[in-house]
Amino acid sequence: MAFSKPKTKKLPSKRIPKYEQIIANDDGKINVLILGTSGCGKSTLINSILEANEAPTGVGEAVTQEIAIYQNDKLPFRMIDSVGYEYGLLRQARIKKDIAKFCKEGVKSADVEKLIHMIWFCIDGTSKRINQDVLDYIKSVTNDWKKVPVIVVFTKSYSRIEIDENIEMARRAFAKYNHNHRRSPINIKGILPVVAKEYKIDDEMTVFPMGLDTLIQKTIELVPEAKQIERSAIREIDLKLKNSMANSVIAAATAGAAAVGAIPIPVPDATILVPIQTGMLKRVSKVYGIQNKEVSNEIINTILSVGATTMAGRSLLAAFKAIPGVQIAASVLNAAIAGAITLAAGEICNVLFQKAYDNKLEMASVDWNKEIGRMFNDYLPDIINTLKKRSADNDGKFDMKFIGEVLASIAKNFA
Ligand SMILES: Nc1nc2c(ncn2[C@@H]2O[C@H](COP(=O)(O)OP(=O)(O)OP(=O)(O)O)[C@@H](O)[C@H]2O)c(=O)[nH]1
Ligand SMILES: [Mg+2]
Repeated sequence: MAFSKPKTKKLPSKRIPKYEQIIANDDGKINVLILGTSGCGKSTLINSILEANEAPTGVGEAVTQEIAIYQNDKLPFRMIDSVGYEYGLLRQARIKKDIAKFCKEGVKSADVEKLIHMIWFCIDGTSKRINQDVLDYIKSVTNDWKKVPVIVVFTKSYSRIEIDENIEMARRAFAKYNHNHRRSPINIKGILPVVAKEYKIDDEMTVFPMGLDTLIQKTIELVPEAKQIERSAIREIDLKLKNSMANSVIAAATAGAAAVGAIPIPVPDATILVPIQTGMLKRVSKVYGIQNKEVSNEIINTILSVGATTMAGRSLLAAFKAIPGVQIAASVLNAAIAGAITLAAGEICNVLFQKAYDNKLEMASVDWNKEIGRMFNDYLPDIINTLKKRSADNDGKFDMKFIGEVLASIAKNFA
């Protein structure tokens, strides 16, 4: 593919990404998310640590019904009480979704109280069970918060004899889990037994609270590590959120371009797509806070006016015609080309803008013609191959609905 000579302009370079702003908002405290099955004693533990009766506790039905944050002036950490994990797939799915949403929200709204720095994973010390399913729960809710330090807390550790058995059981369960999930193991930092409030066995025997100071001390010890992990986690979540926002903009524009392409016009008339693509690229640049008109105009002009899309259209046309055994109507072909080009143009900008946002790329030094040429060459073959492969899986059927679905799925899955 040939492109016209690049124009260079002085562009503003350094920007402060949102994740840096969130990190700068740091108030010194870390947040501990408390997970565990219903009734294992999460809220009771919080009250004992706070030395106050703030979190509702009880027997019978699940007590805590929504995520709540607890803190006081003395503690260098906040505690986030969660809804107990229970049997029932639907309920479990809702609980997981709510916590995952809470974690993302912290980054979205730059709320330092909603970031997750550490987990206390509570297990009822009298239950003698650790289900591997429950361990998946830790991973699933902190998917975005990789390497978060986890302290396993055996609540209701009333029996001295059972404490050692429980610790051994937890060691084995987590070792097995981590062996089976070597690529993303749970970052276990300790297994601690506690009794949160006194427990009367009978008139003569009472088990007194224990283990709370050790838990507090261990948590404070882990603050520096938790803070370090926080940086990369916040950055990752921020970029992921931005990427998914950009991809929905691109998916919508791709569908719009495919619809326009389906109208019989000479193939491929790039100019008819310009309004859709310009709108898309402006919206993508906005996602990354690149609001400077000159920046986005230069990129958009380069992509749209150097003939890259027309060139790409021609090569796509040839590629589609060469798909063996596939009979494609002209309107469908146009739609596929219009959609594929728009998708490629959107993703090129998504990648470049994201790098610029992350300060991994100096906007001013980018040779847009070269980058865009390279990326069109890299992206379009992938898009064509996916369309080819999927059409083979689809018995060679190649219609508008099919194209729309394939392009939308490519757009959504761009990482
Ligand atoms: N005596 C005594 N009772 C405890 C202890 N830990 C938990 N319990 C009791 O166990 C029951 C459940 O405790 P909660 O703190 O409500 O449990 P939870 O994990 O918050 O439960 P959900 O909110 O339903 O998820 C309550 O009746 C508590 O009093 C403890 O250390 N000592
Ligand atoms: Mg509770």
